[in-house]
Amino acid sequence: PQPVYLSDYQPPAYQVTHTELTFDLDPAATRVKARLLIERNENVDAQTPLVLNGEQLSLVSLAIDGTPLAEADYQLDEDSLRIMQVPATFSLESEVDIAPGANTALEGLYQSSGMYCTQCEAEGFRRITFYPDRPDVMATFTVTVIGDQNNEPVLLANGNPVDSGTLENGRHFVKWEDPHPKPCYLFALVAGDLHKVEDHFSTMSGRDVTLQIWVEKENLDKTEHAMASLKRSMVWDEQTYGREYDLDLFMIVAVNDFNMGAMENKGLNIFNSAAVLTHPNTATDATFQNVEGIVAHEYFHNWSGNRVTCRDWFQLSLKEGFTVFRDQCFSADTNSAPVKRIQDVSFFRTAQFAEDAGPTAHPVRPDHYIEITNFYTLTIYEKGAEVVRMLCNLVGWENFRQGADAYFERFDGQAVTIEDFVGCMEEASGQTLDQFMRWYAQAGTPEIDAHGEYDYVHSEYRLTLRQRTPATPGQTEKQPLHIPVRMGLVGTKSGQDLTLTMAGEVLGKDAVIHLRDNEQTFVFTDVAEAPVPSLLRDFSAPVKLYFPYSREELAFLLTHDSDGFNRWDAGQRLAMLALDDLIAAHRNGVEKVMDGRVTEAFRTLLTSSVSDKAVLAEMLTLPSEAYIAEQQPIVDVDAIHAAREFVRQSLALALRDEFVATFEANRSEEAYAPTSEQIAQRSLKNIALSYLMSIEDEQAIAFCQAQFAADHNMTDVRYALTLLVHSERDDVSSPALKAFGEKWAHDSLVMDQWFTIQVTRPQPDVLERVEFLMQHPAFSIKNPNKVRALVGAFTQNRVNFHRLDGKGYALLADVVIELNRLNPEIAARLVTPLTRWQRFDEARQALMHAQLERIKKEPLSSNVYEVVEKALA
Ligand code: B3K
Ligand code: ZN
Repeated sequence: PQPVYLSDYQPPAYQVTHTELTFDLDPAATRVKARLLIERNENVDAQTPLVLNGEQLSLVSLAIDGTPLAEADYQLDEDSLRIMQVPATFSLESEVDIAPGANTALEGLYQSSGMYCTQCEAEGFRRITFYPDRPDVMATFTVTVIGDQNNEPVLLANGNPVDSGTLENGRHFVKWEDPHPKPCYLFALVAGDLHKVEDHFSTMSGRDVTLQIWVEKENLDKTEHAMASLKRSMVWDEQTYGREYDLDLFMIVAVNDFNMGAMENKGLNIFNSAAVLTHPNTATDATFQNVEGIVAHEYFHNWSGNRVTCRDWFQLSLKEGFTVFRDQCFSADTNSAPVKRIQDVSFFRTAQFAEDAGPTAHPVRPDHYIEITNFYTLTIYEKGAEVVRMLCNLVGWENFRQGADAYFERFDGQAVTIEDFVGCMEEASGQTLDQFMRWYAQAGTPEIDAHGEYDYVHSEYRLTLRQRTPATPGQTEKQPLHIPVRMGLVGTKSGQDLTLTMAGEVLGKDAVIHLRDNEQTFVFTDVAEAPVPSLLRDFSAPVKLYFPYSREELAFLLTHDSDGFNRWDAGQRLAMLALDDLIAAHRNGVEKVMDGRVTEAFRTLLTSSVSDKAVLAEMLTLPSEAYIAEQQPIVDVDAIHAAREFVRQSLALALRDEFVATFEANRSEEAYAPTSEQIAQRSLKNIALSYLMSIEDEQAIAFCQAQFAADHNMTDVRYALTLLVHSERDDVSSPALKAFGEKWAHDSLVMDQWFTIQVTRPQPDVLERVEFLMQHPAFSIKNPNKVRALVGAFTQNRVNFHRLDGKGYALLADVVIELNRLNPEIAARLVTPLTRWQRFDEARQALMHAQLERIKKEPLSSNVYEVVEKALA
């Protein structure tokens, strides 16, 4: 497979102005008739052939303006159709057959639980019909769907229904019209035995929009939260960005087999059922919040993505980074803002930093790719969102909003670039953002080394910041970035933020300093007392910041920093220092000793009644094994696990009474609601329970069993069950697991949780369990949710996946090889843990490398090929 380069971009030679499609549905042979109105673009030579993409299509007929083409008039190969001579304006009529029933890749038109659905982004439309499958070709669409009245009573596509009727042989049809020109990646079709819940929304200009959520009949009681989230999103986008919905109908459909979370098809969003269905008895708080965020994300795409779309796929972060930023702000406004930020950053620093440090590191705007599907990454999405957040902070919200207005107005109905977006921000703010643009071009996580000195004599604080970005594959030289560092100086005597004065200018108690050079020293004057700096407040830039804090200073910031995010971060840093010592002790075979300062800090947290329970729960959460691993030069899987368990148990032993009190004080009989208050209370209660269970005493087990038996809501049940199953106590673990499995055997999404709970336990029998569960009737390798819940979750079980006999790696490689044939997109994602082989000890490196080599010997999809090739380079 050959890479595509951003620098090779050429505008399309031909535009499609209108697309008419007719689908005659059949699992083995769906006939797709297309009539495309095509125009040659200005300044394009009349001899230029028309080249259309097409894959896995069997061509039935081809005509231009009603005249059939002879075989000599065109060239057909594996992935394209070339017509040598075409008029300046014409209609192209084609008929092809496709086989949705045999489509296991879940791209293009496929069947999921017997129903038909589509996934076209990024390049799936070429598996439906011959078409210029690129986002800068935008057309209006008219789509007729023909199906069986019994099997497919519901026939949906984008836009508004304009006609319907019955046909011969028990068939019927519905015709849809989408008046908004769109690229074909936003095309969607759904057909099946679906049932809807309906609601209405009145837009800010007073238009009535019908809202529908379509699901399988048994899921009708699981749509309430998604509907409420949708309405909140619609209000939020009107109030925050002035963006109104633009059709009379907005539909969401839940499908069981889906590669990603959801897809923003115009007027017809298609969701993975796991990303839309909720019920207090079947979904956890985390799922409720995730659903809210994804519903919002897809809805927000209607403007940031659909009305204004990407010129080419290199610009993917233009819509994804911006839309993630928008959904993050929405969730922060709807729930607890500090907790949202803590959770997002915590995930980001674990997973995106790892991506940036590995062989698949790439810039927010890549300059080449082999398979675009591999670029739906944490870098494009989450780092892209961090870059937009920095932009917003740099220009200020007022200017940002003005820039966004200009962007939506000027480029409405167009396919544009990241420069177009940033250009609007420059215009609105009057700032030059040239250096800032490097954030889009440079891969890797910038590191800042900071140190500070307090000069008592002159009452000055001198802060020196030095930046460097490590080399990444294909990018050895890095330029200095423009890094906004939000900060404060916290007085060690007063415990208060001191006023920041620089070069005679009073900046306030909290300010942003701009690091632009490789090294800069910032001198703060009139600093009346010795301060501890609080740097990178609210994670003001996606960087690693090193400052030689003492443990006393961290304990001080933990209680005194006015920035909630940095208070949490100080606790994480303090825990990390203790963990580092314990990891070293474990390695050297010396006795582990708990750092009393961490214990005391936790005691303070538990007893001083931090007012925000959700923040407190986050502060009591230790850095994950994956995050700790990111901080180590060479990952020692066992030492990390042992050190973290030691800290958990030491804290539980020392603070047992406090944890019991916290647990008991936060139990509640109130009816479940996914409100911030309730979620905060549950997370605090459950984190306390998890500490108590780390010592597995009778009382803790009794608490867990009671919580499990009370069966009050899935959050509590799942938490209790996980703790029981992850304990050493087989006598309590097995019965609970069995009871849960039997109770929920009928519910696929709950069974996914049942898989995950078992394969994430620390006991050494997990690999065998994974093998066993892969034969379970509730498992199917063709369903991405099942693969993620069982195999994906297993790879996150670090002590077991990284077993020294290499069997964990071999199991993963086996699954990747099988999925490479069935579903390349999922296979290429699943292989990720193996690609990080260079981070481990020599023995594991060799084992992981060997499995990558084994995969490479297979006839590979371009997806898996690209990832494995990079990993072995
Ligand atoms: N835009 C989709 C991504 C689907 C791509 C799958 N290959 C989901 C989203 O970001 O909203
Ligand atoms: Zn998106």
